[in-house]
Amino acid sequence: MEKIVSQFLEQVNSHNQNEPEFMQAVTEVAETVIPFIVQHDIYYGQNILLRMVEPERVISFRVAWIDDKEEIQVNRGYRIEMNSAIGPYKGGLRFHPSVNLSILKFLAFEQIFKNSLTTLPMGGGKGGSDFDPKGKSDTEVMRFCQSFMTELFRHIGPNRDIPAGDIGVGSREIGYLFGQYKRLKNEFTGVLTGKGVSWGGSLIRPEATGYGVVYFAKQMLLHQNESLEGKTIVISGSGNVAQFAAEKAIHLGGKVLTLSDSSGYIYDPEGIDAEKLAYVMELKNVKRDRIHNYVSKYPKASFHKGKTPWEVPCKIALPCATQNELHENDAALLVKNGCICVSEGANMPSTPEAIHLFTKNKILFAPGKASNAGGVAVSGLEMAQNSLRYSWSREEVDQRLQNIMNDIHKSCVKYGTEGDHVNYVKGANIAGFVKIADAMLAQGVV
Ligand code: NDP
Ligand code: 2IT
Repeated sequence: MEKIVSQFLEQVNSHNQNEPEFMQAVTEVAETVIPFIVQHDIYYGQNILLRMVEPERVISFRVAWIDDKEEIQVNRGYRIEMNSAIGPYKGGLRFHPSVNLSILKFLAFEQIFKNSLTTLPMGGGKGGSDFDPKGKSDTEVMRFCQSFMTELFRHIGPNRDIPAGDIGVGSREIGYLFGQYKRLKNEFTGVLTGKGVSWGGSLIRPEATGYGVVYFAKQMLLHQNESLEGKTIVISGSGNVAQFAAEKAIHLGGKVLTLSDSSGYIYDPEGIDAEKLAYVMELKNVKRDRIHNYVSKYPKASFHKGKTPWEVPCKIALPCATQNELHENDAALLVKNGCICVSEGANMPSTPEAIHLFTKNKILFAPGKASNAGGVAVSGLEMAQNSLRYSWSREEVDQRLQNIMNDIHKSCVKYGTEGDHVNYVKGANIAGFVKIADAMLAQGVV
């Protein structure tokens, strides 16, 4: 089996050199899915995984724009249309200076499985730019978004490809992108998700990823007769996902000790409560400031410059910042300090070595493609509401989100149970794979 997997990976690597993040994502899937394929005659010999790692289409384009000093800036824009077997391409846009083909391809690849797990009819895609929104004025961000959409609009559409937010793309950017799309097409359609509620957005979409991460952790704990109540929780990041993971964790009785950004983490030994979290939201979303300022407002907390929060003893860890932010030594520290559950809010935040350590120590570990699927799930619900020209209440969307997260948990248990333990990585990969593979087989060699 190891030989079949390594031959497959060598073949993929030879076509995708210098794409380490993409290969990391493919390797994790290949290691769990190939043994399943080999045992199932309908999938074996069809080269399904080989077809899935090849994007259906990769679009790369120039984004020129004029900054506030009237200097011309040039960035690179991308859209990876990875797989449309079960629905139109769906996935976020990331604006961050680190964005490159490898990162977007890993995200688009994971997105296929994640979207399949939601049970909603969405294929997989991802896009973005190496544009850095940090330190840019509102008008610079608007000009960039308008230029970006001036090329992207011809490739997307409500039945073709529906982008949304990711790192560096929140409600402000979605607004500017939507405005430009509408102007170019002269059409008011649900071409993007994460829209404002007054112009076609869904209630609970901003909260959905973070809430979903905690709902998934709750299900994993419940499966072991455990609960979140009274548990200490360490969270990385302080953006969209981290904020609402913290909100739901507090709501369910957890004690949130940390938040972070790329400069370091804050540790509040008394716990971040709802009032303190409201201050963080104002700091990050309105003032667009740094997390270390938390300490000026709440002096009992401390700021740990250049460090990640995994050194803080906790029962539950929620990595909600970025890929490969939790390494083997961090995992070892978490295990040593008594952590029992890791639910990934970010995409691929734990390195393969860290995951191996979690699995070896039977930590409840949920890979992002399962535990952070709540965001794209509510994007799918936003698309449904747009098609119906109707909007559902907060309670209705939240209930649907909880049902979807519970069903994803059940799928992982179905395909990932190994003796008395659930391997959520294996469960998520196989459950996600089956639906896409069946659709690809039905649609012939395309
Ligand atoms: P935001 O832009 O709102 O926040 C990102 C947070 O992560 C910030 O605190 C940022 O700090 C930190 N961060 C980003 N890059 C790095 C880095 N290289 N090192 C350390 N910290 C970093 O993004 P989101 O909260 O939306 O996204 C966070 C993660 O969740 C990403 O992995 C994303 O792919 C994933 N995700 C997002 C979904 C969504 O709906 N938004 C859905 C599913 C997954 P700083 O300000 O210093 O850069
Ligand atoms: O990684 C993700 O799932 C997202 N950034 C959300 C994608 C979406 O289309 O809502």
